[in-house]
Formats: sequence, structure tokens, C-alpha cells
Amino acid sequence: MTPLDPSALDLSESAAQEPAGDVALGPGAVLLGGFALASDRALLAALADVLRTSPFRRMLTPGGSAMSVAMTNCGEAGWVTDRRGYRYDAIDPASRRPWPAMPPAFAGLATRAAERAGFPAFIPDACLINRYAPGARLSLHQDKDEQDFGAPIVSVSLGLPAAFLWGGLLRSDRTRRVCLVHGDVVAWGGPARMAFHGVDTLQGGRHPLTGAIRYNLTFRRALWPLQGAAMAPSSIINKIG
Ligand SMILES: O=C(O)CCC(=O)C(=O)O
Ligand SMILES: [Mn+2]
Repeated sequence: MTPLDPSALDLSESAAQEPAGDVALGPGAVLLGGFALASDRALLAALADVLRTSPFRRMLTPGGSAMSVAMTNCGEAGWVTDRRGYRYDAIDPASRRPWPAMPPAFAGLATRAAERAGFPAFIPDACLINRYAPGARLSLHQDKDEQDFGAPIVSVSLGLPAAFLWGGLLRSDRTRRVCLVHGDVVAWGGPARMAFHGVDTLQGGRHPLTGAIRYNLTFRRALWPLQGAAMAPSSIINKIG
């Protein structure tokens, strides 16, 4: 079975018959099929700009092995890993400069996708950009290095298809395989915010826009709300207090 095979979509029978559109993965989680298609070229052009300042690199896990997925970031905070652990940092450790600003095309798409998924007023302050070459994979994990679990995650797929593993709140929960193709967006939050997920080993192939690569843009609210979206002074005091 190739990742493009529709039967790889382990979704409910009725949902699997829909070629695109919105498919609920469970409470608080939805696949927005093709949501980013109309913006694909704008997103890839903006990605090329980001890479001029902060190119892809294979970061080290705390255990000292290089991740198979190459990563970079844009936005106020970037997700990094090294022997000191997983965390967000405002400075790119490779360039020793702030991460590139979030391109408007990125932020706009993320906000619109979140709204469609039922999470209005999402303003991401961090975008982790993943580059998968064939053979790369991301093991099952939770996104839990953020300070604000109230905000959703918005995850955009570009290029080669991949098998996304969607689990539950426990690592031992059953995972389903969801085929993500170019332009698909998955958004999860609320009761699904801490769901385990991962990406199975990328298979070979060629995409007209990205060649033998899959890109993923993961938008998050990493920092306290007061560092990003405008908030009333009273809210800021409440947050600090
Ligand atoms: O590549 C994907 O689809 C998921 C990426 C992801 O889960 C992450 O970067 O935390
Ligand atoms: Mn993740």
C-alpha cells in the first residue's frame, strides 16, 4: 500500500468516501483536506525566505542522536533540541540571531485554518518547519513544550504524502494512520491538544513543487499570551500574578 492509496486513510467509512474537505479525527481534532492548496506557492516562497536566514539543520536529541527530520523555525520563538533538552528559544542557535519573523502568508493561513477548525482568534508565535526526506520519521510524541496549552496546533503538509499517526491521550492508545497530502492541514486543540501523534517513515516519490521532499509547518502558541497577541493590561497583571 502506498501512502497515496486512499485505503491508507484509516478513517470512518463515511468520512473516507469524501475526497477532500473536513474530516473529524475525534473531539477537538480535524483534517482540513486541501485547505492550504490555494496558498501553496505563497507558502513555499515564504519558506525560501526563512531559509535564507535560518537554514534547515538536523538537531540533536537530548540523548545525542541526530534527528532524521531536518528543522528550522520562524516566529518569536523557535523549538530546539540538543543535549540540554527540548525547549523554545528566541535565538537560532546556528545563526545566533533571532529566528526570522513569521511571514504574513504563514500566520494568515494558520489563523484561518484554526478558525475553520473551531478555534477562533489563534495567533501563532512559533512555527516549526520540518523537512522530511525519504526515510525520515517523527516518532510518537505530544507537543508539550509550550506555555499555553489553551491554544490549538495547526499543522500544514506540503510536498510528498505522508502517513500521519494519530493517537490518543495515552502513549499506549491505538493510533490510526491518516494519509496527509500536499495542502492538507490538521488542527487539534481543546480535548485533543495533548494527543500523541507522529509521522511514519517517508516513502520515496516526487512532488511537482517540492521534489523528493515533504515539508510540514507546525504553528503553535509557545509563549505566554502576553508576549504576542494584544491583551488588556489587567489580563497581563493576572497572568503574571
Ligand atoms: O510533520 C508532521 O505532520 C507533524 C510534525 C509534528 O508533529 C511536530 O513537529 O511536532
Ligand atoms: Mn508534534
